[in-house]
Amino acid sequence: MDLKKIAPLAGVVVLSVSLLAGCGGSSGSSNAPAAGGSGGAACPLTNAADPGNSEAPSGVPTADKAPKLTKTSGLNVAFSQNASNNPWRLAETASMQEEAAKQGIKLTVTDANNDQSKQISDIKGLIAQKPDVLFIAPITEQIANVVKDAGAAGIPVFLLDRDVDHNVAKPGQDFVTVIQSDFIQEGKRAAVQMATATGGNAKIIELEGTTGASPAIDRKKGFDDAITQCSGMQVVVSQDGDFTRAKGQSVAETLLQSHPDATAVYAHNDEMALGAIAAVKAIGKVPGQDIKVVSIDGEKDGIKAVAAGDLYATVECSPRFGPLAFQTMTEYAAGKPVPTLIVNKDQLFTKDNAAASVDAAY
Ligand code: GYE
Repeated sequence: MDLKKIAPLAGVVVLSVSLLAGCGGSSGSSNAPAAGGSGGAACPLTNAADPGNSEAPSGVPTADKAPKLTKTSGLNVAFSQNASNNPWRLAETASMQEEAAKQGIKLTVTDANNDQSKQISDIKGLIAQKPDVLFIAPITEQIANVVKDAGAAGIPVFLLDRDVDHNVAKPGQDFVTVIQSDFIQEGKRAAVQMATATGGNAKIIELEGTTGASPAIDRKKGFDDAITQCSGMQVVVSQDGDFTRAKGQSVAETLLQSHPDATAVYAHNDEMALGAIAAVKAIGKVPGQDIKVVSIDGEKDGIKAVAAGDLYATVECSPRFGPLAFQTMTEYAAGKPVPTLIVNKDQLFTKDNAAASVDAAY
């Protein structure tokens, strides 16, 4: 959320430069159907170069008004994880635990079981224990009040991977910073892959992440905005699949039946994409041929599905937060300026690098 406010044009500039490079000199009339061509509407995203990461946000303020961290040894750190129901979450928790162990820091982890009210009560319980630092992976943007409560209790809070509502909890004040990927950019990168997979003609079923979660909001925005450049690409239906394989599968089953003309699925994460792939197979269609699937994350099963041709591409969103999270905490404790938004860099997995990337994946 924050990134687009701070650097509203950065991603757009990167995208349009790549598109110009990749679209063989097509004019600005990208919404117009191709004149007389049999390939359908002109789509500047088709075969465009991957836009890659957005430029580092500029002008990000530093966290000056958040609670200070003066203790530098014997730290007692807590981490409120929102769920442990997919490989991404497990990899994030493991990364935090490994780094804490490496640094000899005590880390208490709570698991909200993908339940917003449980996460709020988890965080209230942690506040009562007065940890020196609190890392939170918020389930949705709506848990901002309890984030603010933690700040008001004098605990430096670092948000990981998802953001909260800044109208309620202010970065650099109620919490120190949020470390995350640029989810709008991920959506744009996915749109380029989808346009290339479908030749710019697609009736798309969109499987959204958990309603109110910042990656669900931004991945939708980035993708939906990008495909407005392509009159042949439409999202015919978009529904919450809660970032899980089981929900992704059941929602895809329903939507494939109610939209038999659908030719593609854009899933906000690999787990839902894998559920959708199972749903496509269950109705006797062939993923990768009849229905093109594109998603985000880069978990092991997702990369394997790319190598197998079931998934066209997955845009990486790394869950390995441990090293950067603890490094940021250490810098904050040392009184160094910490920006209120820290953006991860991610790669892209396609059929060209999938097989070689499986082993290193989580
Ligand atoms: O893509 C998904 C996870 O918040 C960036 O949440 C994270 C997302 C990730 O459950 O798989």
